Amino acid sequence: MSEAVHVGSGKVRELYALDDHRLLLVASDRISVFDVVLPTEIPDKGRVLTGLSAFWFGRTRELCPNHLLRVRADGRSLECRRLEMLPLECVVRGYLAGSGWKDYRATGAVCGHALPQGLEESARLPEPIFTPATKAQEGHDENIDRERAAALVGAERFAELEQVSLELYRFAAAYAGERGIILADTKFELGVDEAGTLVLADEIFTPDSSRFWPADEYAPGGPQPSFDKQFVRDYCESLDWDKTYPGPELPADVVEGTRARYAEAFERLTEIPFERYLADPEVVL
Ligand code: PZK
Repeated sequence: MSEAVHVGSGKVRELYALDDHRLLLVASDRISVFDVVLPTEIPDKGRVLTGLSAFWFGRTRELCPNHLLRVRADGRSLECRRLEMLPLECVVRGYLAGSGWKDYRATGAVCGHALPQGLEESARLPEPIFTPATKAQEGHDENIDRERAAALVGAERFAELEQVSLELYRFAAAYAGERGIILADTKFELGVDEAGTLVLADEIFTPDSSRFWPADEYAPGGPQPSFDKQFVRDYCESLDWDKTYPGPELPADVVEGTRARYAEAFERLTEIPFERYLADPEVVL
């Protein structure tokens, strides 16, 4: 008999070691808003994220090998190859949002990429840019320029990370765009296997690792509505909550509306009914 050993926690995920070579990534139904995990869960959120991530791993294998071994029947757990993780968050931005917008407004640049003057919040960038960040143990990752990033992983590995990250983003952004979802930006974590090959890890192109915007509501010049979390944000903004722990309980209509948005994102992107995924998670591969 083998036992899964808990080896890490994210805000809404857990990581277990299955043996020396395999990990189990388990996505919970917890949701965070304004960086606070709420006491109310969104049923099946973890299954949507796991299914989407597995779907994208299946479709990007030719662009970059990945850590996925199999999807478990529960639909929320991925068995993965255990890698030596690189100490860099690989972020690609196609639009100016979040810390990218903040840095641009302050300096006219993001991670050393000089950008045209006069861009507004949420503007589409002339070209997607690679904007690496350091992994913070607590709090927010810190954006760094390419020199600092190259110093962390080596110049050759840095060049490889930038190229594969941009390629993956371009592929998924085009795919999502055809289905009415703007992939504003995304974050990857990569590792290296025993052979020294770069391997895509963690989760990819989920609403937790990327900004998904509904294309039909895109209106640059301010922040964009979130495809998945907007009902939760709007509800939380209607309270006099100070956005510190503990967060509020969500009412049933906000839970149901949010659950429907997650399922809609899954179905628009994969073109697979979410019920089919629940019955047989391997349909996404
Ligand atoms: C790994 N994390 C992030 C922390 C989570 C996720 N394939 C891999 N090999 C070795 N390590 C990792 C991975 C992956 N993916 C990922 N930390 C280590 C993390 C906590 C909970 F769900």
